[in-house]
Amino acid sequence: MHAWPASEVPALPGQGRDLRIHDTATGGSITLDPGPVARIYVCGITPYDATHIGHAATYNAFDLVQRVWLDTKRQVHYVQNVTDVDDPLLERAERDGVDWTALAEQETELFREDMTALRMLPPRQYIGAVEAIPGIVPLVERLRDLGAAYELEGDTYFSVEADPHFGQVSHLDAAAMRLLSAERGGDPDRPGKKNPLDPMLWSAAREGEPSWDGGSLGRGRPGWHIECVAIALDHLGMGFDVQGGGSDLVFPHHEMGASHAQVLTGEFPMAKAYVHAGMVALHGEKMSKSKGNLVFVSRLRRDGVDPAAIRLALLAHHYRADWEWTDQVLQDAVTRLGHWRAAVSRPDGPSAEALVDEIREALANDLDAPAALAAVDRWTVTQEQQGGTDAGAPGIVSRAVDALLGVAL
Ligand code: 5CA
Ligand code: ZN
Repeated sequence: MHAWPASEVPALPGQGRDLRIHDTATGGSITLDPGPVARIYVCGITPYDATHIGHAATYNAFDLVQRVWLDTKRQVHYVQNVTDVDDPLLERAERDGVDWTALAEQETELFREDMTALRMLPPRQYIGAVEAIPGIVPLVERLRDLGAAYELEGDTYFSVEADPHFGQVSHLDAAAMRLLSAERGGDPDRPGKKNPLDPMLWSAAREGEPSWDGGSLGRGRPGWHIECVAIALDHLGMGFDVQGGGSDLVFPHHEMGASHAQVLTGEFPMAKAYVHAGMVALHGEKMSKSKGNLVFVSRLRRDGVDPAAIRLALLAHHYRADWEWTDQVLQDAVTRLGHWRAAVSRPDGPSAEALVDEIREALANDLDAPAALAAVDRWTVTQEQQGGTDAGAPGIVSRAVDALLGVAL
């Protein structure tokens, strides 16, 4: 699939900082030391509805990861998937009487437009589940040949007991895993499974559903976790720097993915850091396509909201926090954007050198975007109250805010 166009990232004076980030698997902060090409995989959308603010907040977090790395003069190899065949997508298409491929294409295109408007840097590879099927089938066959997968009424399941590291991403107990599995696409109550948690690797063709050639697995379609593993290993290989997504992906998705990869390669972990963004809520409940309590990025744009203000609203919250979207959050962002734009359009101001350092330090410290915004706020207040004589400063502030925060002033 094609991704979306990249906005330019201005180069900044001085030295970028290495990223320290919270890793769910170890429960602590780690300083990443990527090579000249940092590698990141971020789980993409299931395209059955438009991009909402929760999605945007999660992609904003991983956009900051890229920007911190680019500022250290590294290249970034970023891969993202699109789950363009899965139960919720097929169910929505059926409910609305539309073709599932048309629905997926339409919502993916809208996502691209939203990401472009929000200045999210695109992945180098943007890969749909359907186009990944030829790479998924041999992985499932290999898991089966290794004794880590078994057949149940034509479907193929992964056996979690085949992985000695199982549980090392989420550290949840069996009861909690079982509850989350039922909530998030698993089928713990299906009779005949070796372990209730075992996830589907390949689902046999069902009447009225799309299916593909699965070689020795028979016709069918891929399971969700193996999709991301196949795409990540194909393009990034084992031991890449960051796997990212919202905190609702910790279990089962990232746990199962780590497990599949561990059994396939004998290596652990698949990603050096498992990084998870908090959940954005609306009216007290997690914003979710299945509940329908959504604020769409495209709707806000259509209503004339500046995408830079949406981006500032996201940045005003620490990526690991759960937070609530309100009209006030957006209003505060619009006000801040106005102050910042006025500040960088003045002919001079206080030196921006210390500010650039502060933004870098804030982001390197587990992506503390709210601290970065506070530093820019302080510079604008000093400029307003005390003025300044540095004619280059407003330009540097504008470039730093663009390069490090993705906000065009
Ligand atoms: N296609 C899979 C990942 S392979 C998927 O989870 N798709 S999704 O469309 O449901 O979500 C896309 C991303 O947005 C995921 O990283 C998910 O964790 C994140 N996300 C979903 N809802 C929210 C929310 N309310 N707040 C923050 N992030 C969210
Ligand atoms: Zn995924």
